[in-house]
Amino acid sequence: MSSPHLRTYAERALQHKNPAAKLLLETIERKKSNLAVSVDVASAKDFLAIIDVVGPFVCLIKTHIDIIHDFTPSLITDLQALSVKHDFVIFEDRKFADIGNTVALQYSSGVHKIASWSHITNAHPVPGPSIISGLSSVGLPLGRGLLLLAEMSTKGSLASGSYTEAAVQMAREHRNFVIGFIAQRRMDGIGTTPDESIPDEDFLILTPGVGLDVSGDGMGQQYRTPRQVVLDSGCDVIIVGRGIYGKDPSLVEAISAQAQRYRDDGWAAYLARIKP
Ligand code: 5BU
Repeated sequence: MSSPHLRTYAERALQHKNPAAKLLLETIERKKSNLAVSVDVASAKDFLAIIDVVGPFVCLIKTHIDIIHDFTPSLITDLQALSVKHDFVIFEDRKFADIGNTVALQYSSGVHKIASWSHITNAHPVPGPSIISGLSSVGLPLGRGLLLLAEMSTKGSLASGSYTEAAVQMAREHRNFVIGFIAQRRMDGIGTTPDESIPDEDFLILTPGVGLDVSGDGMGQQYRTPRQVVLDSGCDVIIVGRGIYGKDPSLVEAISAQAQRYRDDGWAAYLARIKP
């Protein structure tokens, strides 16, 4: 079988057994969008307003729920209603990084109860495989999926080389729950296990650090274009934050136009990639 990035999202959706991975691939295909918007704003009102504007153009909304200063449980009800209205998947970018017992509690409990509403979450591989066991004890029965942080978009990131390889190896050993990676390129063929021994391996690659107008943010973030990310590097989903909503969440028309622009670029890059 050909490398996953040369197949259509629809074909890949049929192969995936994890419900969250399946849902994401089906949503991408249905909406013809591989755009995820990262809604990193501090007020609940702005958060919901941006999501309502970009909702029609995205396959996924990425949250940092702990940024919201006026969080109440009703925000989750509102987020879920928007997810149904606009047909998008939810990904809480929690970046868990502790021992299995602690991450299981952080994932299931506390103020945010992430596992109860977020289809996908992510974790640093730094503690070793026990972080996956801890999170899967909560998320697997709920049909959730996990992404491992194999690489980061920041200048000087330590997640590279043998660390990235070890992340891929950990994922291969937990394929029912680990659906892919946060990374800057495809991870197929990386690590010690030869590709051929896992013929149906298909990890989703979700990629932050995407921008069309600037190359950085002055705080270590590095941006590449949707074309570089999807066509040249073979990634599956582009994650865009400030490139879409800038500094002013009230500029509804500008936000809508930017979301369409990134959606169109991401999709054009995908079509160019799968073209025979
Ligand atoms: P930006 O506004 O497009 O720069 O936002 C990028 C988002 O992606 C932001 O929420 C980060 O926390 C997140 N991110 C990232 O930028 N780079 C990474 O390597 C990882 C996450 Br992992």
